[in-house]
Formats: sequence, C-alpha cells, structure tokens
Amino acid sequence: MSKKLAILGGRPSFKNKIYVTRPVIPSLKELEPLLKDILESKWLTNDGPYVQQFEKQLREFLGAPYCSVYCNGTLALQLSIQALRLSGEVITTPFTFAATPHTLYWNNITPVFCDIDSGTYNLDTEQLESLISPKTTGIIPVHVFGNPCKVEQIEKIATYHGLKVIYDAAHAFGVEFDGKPIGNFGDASMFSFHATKIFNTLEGGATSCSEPNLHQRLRDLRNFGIKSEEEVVSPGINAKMNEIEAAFGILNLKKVRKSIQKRKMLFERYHSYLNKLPGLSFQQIHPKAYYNYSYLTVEINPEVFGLTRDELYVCMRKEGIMARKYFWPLCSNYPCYKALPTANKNLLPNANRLSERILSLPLYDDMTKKDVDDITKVFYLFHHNAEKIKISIPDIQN
Ligand code: T4K
Repeated sequence: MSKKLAILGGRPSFKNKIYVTRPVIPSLKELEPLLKDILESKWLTNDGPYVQQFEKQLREFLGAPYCSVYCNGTLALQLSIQALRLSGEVITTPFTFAATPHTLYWNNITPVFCDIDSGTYNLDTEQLESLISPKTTGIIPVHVFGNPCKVEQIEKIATYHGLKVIYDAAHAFGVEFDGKPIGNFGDASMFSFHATKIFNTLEGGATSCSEPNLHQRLRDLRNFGIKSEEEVVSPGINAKMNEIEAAFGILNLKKVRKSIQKRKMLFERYHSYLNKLPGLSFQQIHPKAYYNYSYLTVEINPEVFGLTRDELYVCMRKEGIMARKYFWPLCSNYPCYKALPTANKNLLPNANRLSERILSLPLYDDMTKKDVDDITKVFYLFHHNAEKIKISIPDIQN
C-alpha cells in the first residue's frame, strides 16, 4: 500500500477512467445476422417480428402473465399511470431517479413523498399509511438498486385503502422475491432497459402485469391508441420499441444470468474488503430476495470514516474512479418539487441523510477482480490519509 494518492500529488490509479457502469453488448458476429435481416426486410418498427419475439421471450424470463416493451422505462411508467387512471395524489419515494416523480408531474398528479427506511433505502411502510388522503389514488414504490420493497406490507395497505400500486422496478430486472419474479407484484411493474442497466436494449423499457384489460390498454396507449387502420381507441402516444433495440434485447437476454453471477462475485469481493473499514455501511438486501447485484452502493459516515461523501467523491475522481452520487440531489429538493408540503426536509430525514452520504461505485461485467482490489485499496488509503486530504481540499463541504 505504498501508493501516493492522486489527490496528494500521486499518479491516478486508473489511467483510463473506470466508470460506474458499462453496458453489456452483443458481439458484432452475434448482431450481424439479425441486423442484416432487419435491414433486408425494411421492417424497422411498429410491432415488428423482433419486437414480438422479444416480448415473448421477456414474458418467459419475467415469469409474468403479460408483458409489453417500450422505447424507454420512463414512458412505460408514464403509460402505466395513465392506464390505471391514477389522479390526484400518488405516494412515492424521493430517493429515486428523476423519472419517477416526473412521470407523475406529466400526468398532472401531485407526488407525495414518503421517507425511506434507512437500512433498505426503500419506502418506509410505517410512514406510508399516514400519507394517504382522500385525494390519494396510488403508490409508486421503487425497488431501489434492485432491492425488493416490503411488497407484502404495501399490498396490505393498498388493498385496505383501495389504492393502485405500480412498482418502479427500473433497477430490478432478474430479481425475485420469495421465489416469485419481481414483476408479479402490485397492479403493474416497470423495468428500464437503458444502456446503464443490468440488461439493456440500448434504450428501452417494459411493463408486466397480470390483468388482460390493463395489458391491452397499455398496448393501445404505446401506439397512439391505434387499434386498427380505422380505429383509434384512446389518446395514446408514441412509446414503441424499434426492431434494432428488440434484436439487441434478444441477444442480451441470453447473457443476463451469467452477468448476475459475475456481478455477485465482484459485489462480494467489494464487501469483504470495505466491510473492514470503519464508517462505511451497505444497503440491507431483503432476506427473501434473489438479488441482481445491479448497483454497488456505500454509505459514508463522515465522522467515523474521516472524510465526507463529497470529499471522497473528489478523491476518487482524481484516481480516475468515476463513482456517482445516486441519488443526489434528492427528488424532493428539486426546484420543481421542493415547495410541496411533503418535500419538507424535516419530514424526510432518512432520505436526506442518505442522499448526502451515498456513493455508487463501479460495478459491471467487464470489471476484473483487480479493478475491485485497486478501488478498495485506495479506500483504505483515503481513510488513513483523511487528515492530510482534508487540508488539501478545505473548501469541500458536505
Ligand atoms: N426509474 C428509476 C428508478 C431509474 O433509475 C430510471 C433510470 C428510470 C425510472 C427511467 O428509465 P429510462 O427512461 O432511463 O429507461 C442514468 C440513466 O440515464 C437512467 O436510465 C438511470 N435510471 C439512471 C439511474 O442513470 P445518468 O445521467 O447517470 O447516465 P450517464 O449518461 O451519466 O451514464 C452513467 C455512466 O454509464 C457513464 O458515466 C458511463 C456509462 N455509460 C452510459 C451510457 C449512456 C456507458 O458506458 N454507455 C452509455 O451509453 O442516468
């Protein structure tokens, strides 16, 4: 451990930056015949044969009765809200990506922010019920970083109060809860297949549900409500996946299970080293989960570790480690939401604290054990050199 840290004038650990994630991609050899077929057929979009094949395979993979694909996860969520006719107020978490509350805004719905559990980072089901008002029509819990929410408690609350539940499962592809694939909970679930996700179709997304009418409404909505050349049944939008994205999906789907195994190995290696350092803690994955290891997050207690999250972030960047502050800023602190009554920081202490303390570290298929070792090694050095580092970056506050 003789390395001089980059923040103290040494050379960066990674000459080529190491990103928080990198997409899984099919080889050119795998892609070429499918691309050729698509180009020759000149059938590029509008529910073509590759989209149909991909949806069939996805339904099997997700183990859900119905499944539809979209051009991205955001529109999949937005249309689920429409299809279930949510209105008024919908309860959700502030500790999520911008897309979650923004889809409510785009549906003219007021987001009601509920604090999170400080261990699992998911909706605090104890607080959830107290936020239900006569205007509440639904709940959008997020399986944050792929960790399943307390689905049983949420179902109980929703059933009693007559509320719809749409899970934002953007991070939870391949996850199971108590032996059941994650897309089988609530009224519907949304998945994201963005390039940064464990499974990607370049851009893309999907919904799963068990109710045939809901499934049909979703399919109509994603194609302008067009049922046939002579029939438009609803005010839909263009949310279709194209054929090249679907071909990408067909090829990448074969790689998901292996990808989860590789990530598990890297994730456990990170944990075995970082667990030994004081002031670091980790998301508590639900004990009934089959987890997908989609993100590697670490929560930093600045008093114990010696550096704040923001100081660590700067140190890591200097080393070429492109860690990310998912999710900072917190959605409830965005200018568009901060005036909402439930966005008050005092009502969301766990979410605000976590947002100031969390870092997502690089985790993806192509990473090596050595990458993990090099990243964790500098973590030790950051901790042991905290005082010197603080002097060199006095202007960074947390
Ligand atoms: N709900 C939740 C809870 C979500 O997290 C998301 C998306 C959604 C809903 C909406 O789903 P989509 O509509 O996106 O399908 C990224 C993604 O854009 C976003 O999809 C994702 N969540 C969010 C957590 O992360 P950024 O702004 O962090 O991405 P960016 O461009 O900074 O990329 C991060 C790193 O990934 C880069 O530093 C390098 C690597 N990368 C990225 C891209 C785009 C690549 O290696 N190749 C690439 O093509 O938002």
